[in-house]
Amino acid sequence: MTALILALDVEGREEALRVAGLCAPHIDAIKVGYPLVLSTGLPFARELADFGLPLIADFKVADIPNTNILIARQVFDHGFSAIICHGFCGSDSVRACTGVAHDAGGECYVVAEMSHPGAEEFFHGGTAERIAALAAWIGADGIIAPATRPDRVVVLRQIIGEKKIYSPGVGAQGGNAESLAGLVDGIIVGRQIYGAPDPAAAAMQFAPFRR
Ligand code: NUP
Repeated sequence: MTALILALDVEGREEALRVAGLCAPHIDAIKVGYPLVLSTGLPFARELADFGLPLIADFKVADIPNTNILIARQVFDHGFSAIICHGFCGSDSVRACTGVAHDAGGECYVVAEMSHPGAEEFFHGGTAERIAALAAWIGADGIIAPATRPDRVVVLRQIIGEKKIYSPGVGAQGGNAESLAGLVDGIIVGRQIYGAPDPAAAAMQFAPFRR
């Protein structure tokens, strides 16, 4: 099964609750990032948790190990079930996030390659492959890999084996879910769902991939 993860990048409590409420029956997890947390505060995660879905904190944590630990503790203390960190800070920084996640019974995902065009400037040339290998070696739960470049997802899949791949970039960034079928464990979709006139209907369009 491929999970449908809603990127809830709306601003403000009311809009977030509206969209999450409409979409909850049709999605498998909610990903929360800076736009929502900076506009509502981290404790808002407790309200979102009432929808009964896993909450993924997409803070792309990228700091020294000690600071990563402090950030990750905040995340899991507020009811999140997974955290996303960057891999380019090195194994100790990734291990810090992974350790806190696992101590809390949660998961840690490492950004191996980003989905936007500029990502090619630094992630290509072997970096994404090295980060994916690092994530597997550290014992992270999976990687983030670009739906905008399914060919790259194939390459990264070979490196991480059975670990999970969550893939953003479907819809607004030009990626399509069809090209990822059977390749990833979850697709991350934001604007195509929360920006639609009927977010529930937009989420339901991905139903064939969740089977
Ligand atoms: O490489 C990445 N690309 C990406 O779009 C890593 C991410 N975490 N994201 C996030 O996925 C991005 O910050 C946003 O929350 C979501 C994609 O949203 P949308 O392009 O579907 O609106």
